[in-house]
Amino acid sequence: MDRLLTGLQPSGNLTIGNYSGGIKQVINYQNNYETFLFVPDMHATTVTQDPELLHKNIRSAVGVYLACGVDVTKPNMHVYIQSENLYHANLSWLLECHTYYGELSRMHQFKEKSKLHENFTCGLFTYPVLMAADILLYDAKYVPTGIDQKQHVELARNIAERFNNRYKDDYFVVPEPVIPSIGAKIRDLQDPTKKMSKSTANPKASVFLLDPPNVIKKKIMGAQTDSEARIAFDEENKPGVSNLLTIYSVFAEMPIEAVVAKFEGGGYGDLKKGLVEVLSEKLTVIQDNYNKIMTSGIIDDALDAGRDFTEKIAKEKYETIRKVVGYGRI
Ligand code: AQP
Repeated sequence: MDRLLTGLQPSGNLTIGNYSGGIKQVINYQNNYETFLFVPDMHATTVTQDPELLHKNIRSAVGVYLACGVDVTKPNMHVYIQSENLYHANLSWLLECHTYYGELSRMHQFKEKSKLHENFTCGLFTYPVLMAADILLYDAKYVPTGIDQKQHVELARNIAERFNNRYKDDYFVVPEPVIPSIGAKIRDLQDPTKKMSKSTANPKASVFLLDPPNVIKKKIMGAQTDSEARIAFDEENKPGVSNLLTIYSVFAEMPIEAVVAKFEGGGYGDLKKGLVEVLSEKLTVIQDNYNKIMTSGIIDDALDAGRDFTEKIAKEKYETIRKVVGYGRI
């Protein structure tokens, strides 16, 4: 079985955007690949985190993965926490020494996020190399992701190819991003030129997977649209309306054309009400599952098994790679 790998930073509560770009794809592919789904807690600390809250968000993220349908009873599903496996950081350093400053300076996410902080950390700059290590440690061939992380997977490809060429063997599998055709960039509800994010400053901008129906209703009914009063899918000229259609398509599992046909000729209010219904129904099921999962022992059992399994693979890979570059004794 080929390997597929992805992770979602526990830097806040997971959003419907994280579901669309990350979790939904894992669920769709989990029967076909050996799946590595991790909690990148080290990535979350590229910006300041409250330690207590970070612990809570890590557990909650795993609860959400499982509540959405990630099946940890499958022998090919491995769920684990990044920081519990020391080889991620070790390989990251080694790969940093094979990555150029100029490459990291070109990363869009770094350019955007560094603007938000007067004093940003070195971790924010080198984060994509840690992400490359996360992927390359496990020889993952496929990396499901939203559009925002595509550039980082491309960097991981470049690092893998450079390493293989420099040391003249196929030491790393060169990974490929897997981007959904619909829902690769769910947009901010208040500013649809931006993507929806979990760490947004505006509480009305993002729908979180654990939002109760009354909150979902308020956020969707207050979402920005336009003054045209015409339902059409046109991401460039009608980003707000197209975003609502996209979210509907992702959660109702309907092609975008069918969603447009369903609401065409009606007002934006009808589309918003329809979306509130679909989202509330889907998220209520996830939340019921989540509440049961959080009080069971399943999370720790899954994480212990995931840690033990992935650590063996990571150790073997790291031991090979460190010798290739000349670290330690012969
Ligand atoms: N708006 C989005 N639409 C579609 N996919 C998205 N993803 C994130 N936002 C959207 C995808 O979710 C996965 C996990 O992302 P992440 O949590 O590791 O980091 P991120 O991309 O930085 O996500 P956020 O929500 O914006 O987090 P913060 O606010 O902490 O920066 C990835 O596959 C990502 O593409």
